[in-house]
Amino acid sequence: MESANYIRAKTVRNLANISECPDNITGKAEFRDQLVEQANTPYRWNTNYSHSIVGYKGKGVSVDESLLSPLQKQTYDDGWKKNAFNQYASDLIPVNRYVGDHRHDLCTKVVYKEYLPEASVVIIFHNEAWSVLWRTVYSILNTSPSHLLKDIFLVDDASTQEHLHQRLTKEVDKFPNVHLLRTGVRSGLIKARLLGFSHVNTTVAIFLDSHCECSEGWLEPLLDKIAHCNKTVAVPLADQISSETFQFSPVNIEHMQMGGFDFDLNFNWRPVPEEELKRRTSVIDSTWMCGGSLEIVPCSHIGHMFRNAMPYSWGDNGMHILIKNSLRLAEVWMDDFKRFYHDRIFYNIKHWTLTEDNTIRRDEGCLGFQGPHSLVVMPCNPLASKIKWTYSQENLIISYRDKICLELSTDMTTVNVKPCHGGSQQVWSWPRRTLKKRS
Ligand SMILES: [Mn+2]
Repeated sequence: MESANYIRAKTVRNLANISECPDNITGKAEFRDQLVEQANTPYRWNTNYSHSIVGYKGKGVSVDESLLSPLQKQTYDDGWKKNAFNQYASDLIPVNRYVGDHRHDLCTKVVYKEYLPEASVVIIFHNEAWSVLWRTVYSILNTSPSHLLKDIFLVDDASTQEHLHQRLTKEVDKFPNVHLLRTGVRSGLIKARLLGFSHVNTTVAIFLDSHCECSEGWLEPLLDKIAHCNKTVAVPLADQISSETFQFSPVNIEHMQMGGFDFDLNFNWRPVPEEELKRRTSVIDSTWMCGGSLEIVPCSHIGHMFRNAMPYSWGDNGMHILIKNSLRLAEVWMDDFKRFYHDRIFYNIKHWTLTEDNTIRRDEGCLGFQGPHSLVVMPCNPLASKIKWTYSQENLIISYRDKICLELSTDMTTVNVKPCHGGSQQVWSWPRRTLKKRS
């Protein structure tokens, strides 16, 4: 097991060391004439931006609660409650507003590859507000050259709100290249993304949240990055859309942030360390590596609405699902370092050690039997040391005696011994030779 981990860690590091990528990809040559013809004004899927001044160029809308009628106030409060953002303000802003061109001057001088690959966009949503969802879709249609964007797949992860049922189906039908998929049962973000991805038949797949707004010129720089190296995951700059006013605030490129995980394995944006800033010689030319080939592309601006609370319901098990996701992240990516995360979330955990002589002990206590199926902690005397434990390939902890396994009770409060069946309650995780058990 350890050697497998070692190989994987080594492979990851080797990939990160690749500075040049030989696998270029190109778009279709038949687009060439179209490109030359429309070099400066490529055809867009939908260029009917709203003429309304509300929200124009990314301006925010402030709602004065004191001026609302009782009925409006009710709508206002409901909007906040349902979404954890100001839906009332969002509904006042046209779904096809123009958010502006937020590219740095240097970006307009960049020459992209002649043939860029074609892309499709996958958007997952669960109970998203109508105006927010459609602003995401319109912003893509209004800013993407039609020869570079094929389809938009909206994937409904079992939304319960009425407007996302038949009304949405009908609306989507009006757009030839917007498609609606439904998971049927609540599947979670990744399964829903995979469902959307399975319908993508373009070279590039783009995953977006359902509360975004793409601004002018967002698509080409992402595709250009990928066209230069198909191992690249290209990430746009995440401009901020206010959850209160829906004001679009572009990231100041001089104060750009980088993505990272904190010790709770939550994703955060943080300032770029000074050393990294020094390393960069120019704003556009630097390649910003965030581990392997995940790159933030500074000429691509997509607004994302950040909010302070999450409105989604996960049922009673909400916190467990989040921890489960982070545990999986740790298991897949962190190799032996995962124990730092385990130590952090299971801070009330008791550490036991599987010793060289195959006893399980903690301080002066050893794990022994009290009857055939119940465990007891006994002083580590020669009698206790006769009870031998071992661990298997399948991460089971087996007693030599009778081949029975340590098993966590379903309410996760006690550990017993049961006949080995390899079920999840019998699977244990341990960094090196330390066993872990919930107290
Ligand atoms: Mn989001």
